[in-house]
Amino acid sequence: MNIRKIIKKIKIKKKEILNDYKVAIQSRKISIIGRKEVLKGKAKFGIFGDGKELAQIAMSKIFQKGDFRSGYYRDQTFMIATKSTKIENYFSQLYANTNIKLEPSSCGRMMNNHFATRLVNKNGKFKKIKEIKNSTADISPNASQMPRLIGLGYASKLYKKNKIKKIKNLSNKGNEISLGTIGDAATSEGMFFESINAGGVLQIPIIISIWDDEYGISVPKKYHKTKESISKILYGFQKKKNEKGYEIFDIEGWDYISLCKIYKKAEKICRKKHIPIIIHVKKMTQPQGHSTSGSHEKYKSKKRITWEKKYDCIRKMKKWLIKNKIFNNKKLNKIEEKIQIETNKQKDKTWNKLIKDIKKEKEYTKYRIDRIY
Ligand SMILES: Cc1ncc(C[n+]2csc(CCOP(=O)(O)OP(=O)(O)O)c2C)c(N)n1
Repeated sequence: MNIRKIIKKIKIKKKEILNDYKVAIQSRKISIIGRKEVLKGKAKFGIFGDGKELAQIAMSKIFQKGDFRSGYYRDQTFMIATKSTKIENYFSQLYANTNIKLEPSSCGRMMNNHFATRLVNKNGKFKKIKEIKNSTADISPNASQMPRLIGLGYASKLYKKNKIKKIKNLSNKGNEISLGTIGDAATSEGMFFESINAGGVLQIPIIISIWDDEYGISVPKKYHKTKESISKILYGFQKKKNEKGYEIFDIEGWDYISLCKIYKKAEKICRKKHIPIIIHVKKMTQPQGHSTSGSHEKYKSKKRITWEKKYDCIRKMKKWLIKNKIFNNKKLNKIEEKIQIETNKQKDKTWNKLIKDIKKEKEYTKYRIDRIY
């Protein structure tokens, strides 16, 4: 089918495609700038979402008010795309700013890219959860987000089944879904397998996305995954005609249009029928390596690094846009330049504000000490 027909069929407008490209570029820029900030000594540690941008943009399109995310530290693109975090929040967390307004995820207490949205107001009372796009608080142990995802999905199921009327603000009558994300290596953890089994038994509205970049830090799949493919080994959980189970999809992380199609399809099945979904997003990349604590050049072959450059999802999207005459090279380069300048400005503004506040606090502390002694 002609590409324009496909775009029309899945109801994505040109404007939306351009916005998606901008979000992808924006997210990539903060990953690159973020790593530099850490290596300059302005932040203690950095872990970023580069290489995972397009799948998260596709996933963001199905996220509705009342839905939940239970994910991990690679999800910055999703958080930006759903307007759950701003660039100033992102840098404030990187710099460990303790100001709750600037760093609402954890007030500077968690590692960077550990996201959360606030479920309670200033008085400790629940907000109208069903009117917010929610994200539970990310924590660092690999796969620990999975049992929580099961809890979220099961809660929606109970709301739907029991028609709970007394508690009004926490659920959209059980019609919300929960989106789980996990790295491929973390799917080798016990908590992942127990959760997958529970989700299949309970038949709950969850969509689990597995971001697969072939490595768990420096460890390639052949050392931790049977058959080197999580979707292959999970096919026993595939739903059959008269059997409960999961719908399982696998897809390449650079294939923008197919990703959009699959996420829309997954949402339809999951939200309406309460069938759990697994989406194995393969062939992802990690352009800057696992974190600021290492250099991937030390453990990836030259061949792999060359492959990663060629299959970089943003590069592939740009090529696709040009090839199909959706946007031209000049326009896309201009967008990139503009975002680069804006992001640097935002980063400097966030840093300068932090330093100004620290200086103020220092002066005030000195003043108090001087008065005592
Ligand atoms: C339970 C647990 N074991 C080990 C670690 C250390 N660790 C942090 S990230 C990571 C690799 C994760 O790889 P993957 O799940 O593929 O996600 P990616 O970082 O590649 O997105 C490991 C082993 C941890 N955080 N938690």
